Amino acid sequence: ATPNPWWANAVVYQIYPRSFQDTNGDGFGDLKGITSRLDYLSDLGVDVLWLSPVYKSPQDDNGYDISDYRDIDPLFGTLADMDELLAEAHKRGLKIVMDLVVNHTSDEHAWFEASKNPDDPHADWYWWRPARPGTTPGEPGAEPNRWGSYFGGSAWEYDETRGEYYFHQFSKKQPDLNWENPAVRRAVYDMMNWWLDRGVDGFRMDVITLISKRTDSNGKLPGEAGSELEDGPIGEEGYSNPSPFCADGPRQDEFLAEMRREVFDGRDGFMTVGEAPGITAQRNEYITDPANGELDMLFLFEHVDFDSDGIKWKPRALELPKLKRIMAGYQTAVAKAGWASLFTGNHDQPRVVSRWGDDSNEDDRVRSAKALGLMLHMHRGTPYVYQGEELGMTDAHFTRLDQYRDLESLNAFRQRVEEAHVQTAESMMIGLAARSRDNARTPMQWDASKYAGFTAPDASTEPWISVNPNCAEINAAAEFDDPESVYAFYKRLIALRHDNPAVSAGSWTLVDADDEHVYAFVRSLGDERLLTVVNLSGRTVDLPAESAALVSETADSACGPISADAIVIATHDADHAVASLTKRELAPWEGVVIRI
Ligand code: TEU
Ligand code: CA
Repeated sequence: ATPNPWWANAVVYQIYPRSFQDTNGDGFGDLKGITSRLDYLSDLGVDVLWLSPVYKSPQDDNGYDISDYRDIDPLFGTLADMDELLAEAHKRGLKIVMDLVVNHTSDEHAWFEASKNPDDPHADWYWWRPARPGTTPGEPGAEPNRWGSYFGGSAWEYDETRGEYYFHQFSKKQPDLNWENPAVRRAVYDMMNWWLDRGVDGFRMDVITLISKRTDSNGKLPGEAGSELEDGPIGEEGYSNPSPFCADGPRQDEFLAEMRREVFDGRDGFMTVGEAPGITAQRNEYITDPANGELDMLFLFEHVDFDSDGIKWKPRALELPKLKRIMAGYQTAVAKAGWASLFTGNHDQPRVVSRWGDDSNEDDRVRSAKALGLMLHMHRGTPYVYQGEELGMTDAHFTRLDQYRDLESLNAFRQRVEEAHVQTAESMMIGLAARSRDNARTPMQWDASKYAGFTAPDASTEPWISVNPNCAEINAAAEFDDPESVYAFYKRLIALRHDNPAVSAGSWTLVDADDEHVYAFVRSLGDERLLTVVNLSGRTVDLPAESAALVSETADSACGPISADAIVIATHDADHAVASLTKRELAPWEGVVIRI
């Protein structure tokens, strides 16, 4: 087999620039702030930094609405600041991956402004459609079909200038680009080459599996007058779902292969990861199989969608066997070809220690954060650490609607509680507290000062979103030199991946699949076999049967003692791990990797 590419043994750290480090006292993180923290990131041991968007943007969706792909928004700094960050990162052996948002632009992009004129060359760069026949343009019910936006309301917005509707899966300030148009694709590829030539090391591609839309033989979308395609059913909020016609569309592979040829062929040392709503584990294998020349890896979503009752605002407690089955599906699909990304957190997800761990007290928070980190990082694939995850940062635990900033959360509250009346305010506040994207967007907690060191204590303005008061206990300064901290543990996990090929390249086999508290699996490469057992519960549990049998293999009998030198890494200390495994049990939130 060809040796694994460099990113198969790498760890990526996601930075949400707006919340990472403010250096000019305006309450927003900025590029100079990232540059000022490169030594911290280098010390943690990560290899790649993925920056959420810092391009020019009206900030309607916090930068995922881009109005100029080739300039930096003044909120974050300048192109010179970006060049400085690239140079300083590369000096430390860190690579920089930018966020590529090309399923849609901002409605303030020059391309969209031009597109409003039907005679302009950009007229066909977006999805424009006339009002339904027999309706009054601009009036409710005149939309081309009943699709709803992920951020509330109709997915169609009427533009008076052009006298037609434009399609937007996300906010009305994020019109979808028309990838059917080769001029659009050309412009995207030129921009990507411009950034790579500037020294960027790759891209995380925002909802890249939504760019190819399903139309009928005449290019009509479902529900349009005369379309051969039927729109889906109307949901409880009064809209139909665009996803069946926009996820993993008919030209998905063609566009990704063309992008690879036009942008990446001939280059090396780069990395691409596609955000892939609507993609199954099997399709992941095809898209990430190097033989198909598309993307290096994808973010799949089944494992962060299953713990709810049909919608993220109705959260459910973790059912571990379900999570294990989903992760096993991911891992087995790419056992022979293709690759997996590994993540439990990002800027769209609640913080994993609050979601699947226990943040109700310090001991359980620290232990469950380590257990969840061990579980994820011992899988086969490229791990992603979301800013603050390495500190065990928690959800915001907001109690008032005015504490939220995210348009997805605020629009969902209005639409579900005040318009469609499908959830009570109380139930929605519980849903927001558990699943709002703002949970991951509170400022990075650097120290115990007033604004957690995110911005100066005497800053002229408050941070754009509240700092979590638990920054008093949870912050980088308190953890940096503490060998028992979550930070220290993540540092060891990252070092283990770099040092032990079985961790990055070894096969992965689930054991004790049905156990409800213990997540156990075997990694093996050559004669190295590692058993990972993690108690993802707050109670002491017996090792399940298969794990106990494997542990006994390392001992000289079914109940023989375990030797300390078989312990590779453990969330508690090695002696505690030896004592637990000798008793064939695990303490609450105890995780151990043992050589078997
Ligand atoms: O996210 C797309 C996406 O899948 C999420 O928005 C998800 O649908 C949502 O959080 C509901 O669970 C990408 C970016 O990561 C997100 O921040 C942007 O808001 C979105 O695309 C539009 O660019
Ligand atoms: Ca700033």
